[in-house]
Amino acid sequence: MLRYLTAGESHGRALVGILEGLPAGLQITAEYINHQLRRRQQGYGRSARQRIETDRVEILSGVRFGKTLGSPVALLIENRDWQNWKHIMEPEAVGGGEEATVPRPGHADLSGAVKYSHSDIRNVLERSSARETAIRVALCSLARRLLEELEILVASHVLSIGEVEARISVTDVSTLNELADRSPVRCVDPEAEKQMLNQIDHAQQQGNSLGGVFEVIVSGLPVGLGSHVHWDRKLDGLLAQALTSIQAIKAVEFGLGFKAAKIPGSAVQDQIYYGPQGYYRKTNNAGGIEGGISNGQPIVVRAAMKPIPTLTTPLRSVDMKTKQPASAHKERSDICAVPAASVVAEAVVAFTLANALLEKFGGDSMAELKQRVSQWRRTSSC
Ligand code: EPS
Repeated sequence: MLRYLTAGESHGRALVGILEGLPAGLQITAEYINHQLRRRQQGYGRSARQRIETDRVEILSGVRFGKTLGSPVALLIENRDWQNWKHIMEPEAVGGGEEATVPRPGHADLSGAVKYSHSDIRNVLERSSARETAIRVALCSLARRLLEELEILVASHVLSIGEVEARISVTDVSTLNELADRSPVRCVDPEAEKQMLNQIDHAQQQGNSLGGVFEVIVSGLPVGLGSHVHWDRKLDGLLAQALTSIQAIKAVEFGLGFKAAKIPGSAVQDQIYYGPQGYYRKTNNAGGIEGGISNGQPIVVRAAMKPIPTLTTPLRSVDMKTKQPASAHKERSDICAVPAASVVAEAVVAFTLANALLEKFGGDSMAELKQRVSQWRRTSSC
C-alpha cells in the first residue's frame, strides 16, 4: 500500500517528502516531476512568491538509473525564498522578526495557536500554508506515472472562478491538460477565461480574494477498485478525503453531484447495456463510481475552493496578546489559487487511485502489476 509523509515550512529551508509502497521498475525522472511542479506554479492571481520560486525536485533515494527500486522514495524541493527569511525561520538560534499575534479568519491561525499553545501565529501559518502542496505534487507525480504506464490518464480544468462559469463541458481526457495548461486560469472556455481574468483583477483592486470550482477527470481506470463492503474502502470516500485535505477545499461532488438530489431516480441512474465490448452505459451521472467501486466509466469529481483567507484589506480579528479588536495579520498571499489547486487535485486523485489499484492487484514490480491488470481487463467485461 502506498503512503506518503511531507515536512517543511513555507519559508523554511526546504520541503521534503517520502513516498513508500511503489513497485520496483517504474520509470521516473526529475524532469517528469518538475513538469508537474511547473504546472502547479502557473495560474493568474498568484502572489509574487511564484516569481521567486522555480520549484525543482531533487530525488534523494529510492530511484536508480531512472527506475524505482521498491524502496521508499525521498524527494526535496528547496525554498529559494528561505534566503530572505533565514533570520525569521532559524531552526536553532533565536532569530529576528516580531511575533504575529492577530489571526486571519478562515485560516488555521487561531485554532492552531490555541491547540499548540503558540503565542506567535507564524508557528502555525508556515505549515498550514498551501506551499506544502508543492511537495505533495512532486510525490504524487510518481503515482501519476504509475497510472500512465497502465494507460490511466488524470486531467483537470477550472469550471468557475467567483461567479464566472465555463460553459463548455469536457469529455476527451487525452487532450484536456494540454488545452487547460494553455489558459492562465486553466479554463477551456475562452469567453469565461476572459471574464475570470477580469474578476481576479477586480478582486485584487478591492484587496479581496476569490475561490472557484474545478473538475478532475480520469480515463482508463479498470472496474473494481475500492469496495462496497467497508466504509473505509469506498473509493468515493477515499477520494473525497484526499481532495478535502487540500488547503481551502470545502466541497466535493461526483458525477451529477448536488444536482442529483433534485432529479428523479429514473433520470439519475446510468442504465446498463451489454454489447461486444461487454457491459456499457450511455450516461455517466455516477461519475464512474457505484457503491464505492469504480465501474469502468471515467471518474468525474469536482471540488470547490473557498476564497483564500489572507486579504490585503484585512478582516476584523482580535489581537491574541491584548485581546483587543484588531485587523487580521497581513501576509503576502495569492488572490486566487484555483488553477493551481486543480493541479494539486489531479495529484492527490492519482495517489488515491494508484493506492486502490495496488490494493487490488498488488505486485512488487511494474512487470507483475502490468500483467495482473491486463489479465483483469481481459476477463472483467465492463
Ligand atoms: C500561501 C501564501 C503565499 C502563496 C503560497 C501559499 O506564499 P507567500 O506568503 O510566501 O507569498 O504563494 O503558495 C506557495 C508559495 C506555493 O508554492 O504554492 C498561503 O498562505 O497558503
